[in-house]
Amino acid sequence: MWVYVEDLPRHVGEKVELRGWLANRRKSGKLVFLILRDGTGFVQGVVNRAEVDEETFERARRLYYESSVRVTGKVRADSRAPGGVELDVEKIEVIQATTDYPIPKVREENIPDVGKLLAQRHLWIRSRRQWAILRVRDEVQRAIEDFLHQEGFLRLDAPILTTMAVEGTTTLFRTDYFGEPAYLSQSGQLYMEALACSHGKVYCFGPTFRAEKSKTRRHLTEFWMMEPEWAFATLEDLLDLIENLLVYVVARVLERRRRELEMLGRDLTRLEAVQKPFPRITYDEAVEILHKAGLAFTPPDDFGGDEETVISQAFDRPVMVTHYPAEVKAFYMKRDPERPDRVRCVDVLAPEGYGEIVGGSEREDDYETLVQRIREHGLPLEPYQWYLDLRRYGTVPHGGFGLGLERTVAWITGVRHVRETIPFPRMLEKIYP
Ligand code: NSS
Repeated sequence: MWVYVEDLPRHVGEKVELRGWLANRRKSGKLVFLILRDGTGFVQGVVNRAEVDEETFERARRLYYESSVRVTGKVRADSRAPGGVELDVEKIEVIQATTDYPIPKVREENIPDVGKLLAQRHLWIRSRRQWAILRVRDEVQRAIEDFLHQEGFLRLDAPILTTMAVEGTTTLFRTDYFGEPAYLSQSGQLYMEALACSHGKVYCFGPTFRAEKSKTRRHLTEFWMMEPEWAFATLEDLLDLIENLLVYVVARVLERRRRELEMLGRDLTRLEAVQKPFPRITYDEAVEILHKAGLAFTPPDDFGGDEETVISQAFDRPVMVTHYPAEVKAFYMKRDPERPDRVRCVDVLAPEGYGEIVGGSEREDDYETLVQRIREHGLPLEPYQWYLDLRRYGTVPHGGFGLGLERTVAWITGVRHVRETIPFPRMLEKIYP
């Protein structure tokens, strides 16, 4: 009977067939230990010379890692084994025997040239560490969807091919649309604003694109963003939603992907600290933190990676920074009536130096003001006509935010660079495989 590794504990004492790959192998006299993986987990198969025929033992001795196999054996409970079970191997059927493998069998943390690993990404994803990270990614994505549906949001996705900039013109990827210029979407937000006037609470979750020239551990050129938009929501409503969302997501990962976090060596106490309430500070208060830390920072600049690192390290949980100077933020953000040089926005900085994972705001909902903002930002009015219609016909106060999936997964897994948190990363000058 074909059984998956994750289900083995329910089959102790039974004879089962595993289908998978040889992740590793050790030999010790009359025993060969085969570490098998099948996508759901890893298990050790023990081949005992005294228990199998000569041919099976020789096959096990010679089997090279990443060979594909069907292995039959009896499940034995073993409290020392990671999953609580081992397999006493009886039969090995080789689907394909490999004889070499492009990634050396050493701890990948010890491979100094990450460029080499990235060029082998299609194989690298089979490693334990990458397997664990991507399983957390799946859980984060699912937890987000479950939470938002519980909160009454509908998932309605935005187009990828668009004609306008959302987050500035400098990072647009241009393409040709039947002879007309078009761009890959930087954000689904503007379409979500339209949908919020139809469904009230909506979100999209898809790939977004930025021609980022920056080579940092936080930047991809293609990344996934989850963007809720909420009619009649204020900045305070958004802050509460973000807080509840992040607490829920972290708790779900701790519950369902604890083993993967442990495999990654993640300090779980840091994640357990992610509880309500999150600190809420203004841009000005964040600047004070920077100055106290001795950084030379002059407002009204935007925070870069270094500043975000210092601010986020001042707290043990995500910190929500609001009221940035209008000049460093996007055209659609609503000014604060009490301080018109500030916008009613929020950046959420993850702790432990991970920096910004969420950016959001109330949206300018007045027609004339929005036209003026588009002009001030040097953007052409033409492509925004449909967007301006939302302010012509039944405009309402509203707001939303975007959560970057890869940065969120990097923080939760404790992985330094976002390139490991997406199956096939796209970065400056990197598009293979
Ligand atoms: O540019 S953002 O701050 N905001 C928006 O795009 C809004 N239009 C979202 C909205 O309100 N609906 O990006 C949001 C998040 C940001 O906090 C990061 O977590 C992530 O998207 N992000 C990125 N992740 C990886 N690589 C790059 N280049 C990147 N840019 C933003």
